[in-house]
Amino acid sequence: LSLSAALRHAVVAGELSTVYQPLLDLETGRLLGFEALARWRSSDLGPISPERFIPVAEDSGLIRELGGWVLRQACADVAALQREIGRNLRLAVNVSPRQLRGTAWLDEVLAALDESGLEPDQLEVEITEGLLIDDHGDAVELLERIRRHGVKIVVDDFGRGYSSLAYLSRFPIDKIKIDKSFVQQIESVDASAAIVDAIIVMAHALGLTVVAEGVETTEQHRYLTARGCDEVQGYLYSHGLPRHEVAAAVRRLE
Ligand code: G
Ligand code: G
Ligand code: MN
Ligand code: NA
Repeated sequence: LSLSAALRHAVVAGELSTVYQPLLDLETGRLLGFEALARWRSSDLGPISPERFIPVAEDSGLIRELGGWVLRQACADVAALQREIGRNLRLAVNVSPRQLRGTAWLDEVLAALDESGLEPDQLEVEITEGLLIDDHGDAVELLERIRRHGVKIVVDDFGRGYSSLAYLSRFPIDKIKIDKSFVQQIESVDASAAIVDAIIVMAHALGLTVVAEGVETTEQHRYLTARGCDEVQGYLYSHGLPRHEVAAAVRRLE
């Protein structure tokens, strides 16, 4: 059984799920919301990591269905959670370039917001730098359109791939997420700490919010606080949590 055949089955058979990783305000420690992350437990193959199945989904085109499912599920879950805890939360979802071909995605996002009752400015769409650089004119236009509705655009894994910074001022972006490889080397590699500093200064100079992902130690937390990073995510605060564990985590982080 090929992985793509198993994945096609997974979407219809309900083998996919989502986990939610908390996103915190660094200065106040307050919970801002969650990033939704896809998970797959195959009936035939057991649990398969997203590092394996997301590329398969992207290559096969299944990412459109998978991404649409994650989006609707996550909007519904966060809307229900908000009612439970009595305040609004943000939701971040990851989007692959392939999902941004054509205009179906835009309508799906607006429908998911509408059905769940989440406001557009509560939704953050995480894309990678490559999308902005490799001739994806149509995708960029789609991002511009969704942004005009109030949805926020986040550049994920910032610094990992491309070193061209020119696009930051040209494209419709609200926030950048510093790649965890730099964050995790803050204590051990001087150059990584310097890169983190530079990204924070540059983001702020451009009027962008900056978030650090992959924060695992209190030293990294302290460093990022001293440098004025805005938001954090990482195992130091919480792993991605299944829906039924999220409310307890909200109370713990509050
Ligand atoms: O926790 P983590 O192992 O979930 O994620 C591994 C990779 O898979 C990351 O690059 C993450 O952005 C990606 N990923 C997780 N969920 C989704 C999803 O719903 N859609 C897309 N496009 N990527 C996802
Ligand atoms: O590419 P993206 O940033 O969407 O992927 C997030 C990935 O980072 C997921 O695989 C998620 O599980 C993982 N992750 C989140 N927090 C940490 C952390 O503190 N340490 C490590 N090593 N991985 C993390
Ligand atoms: Mn992400
Ligand atoms: Na990332």
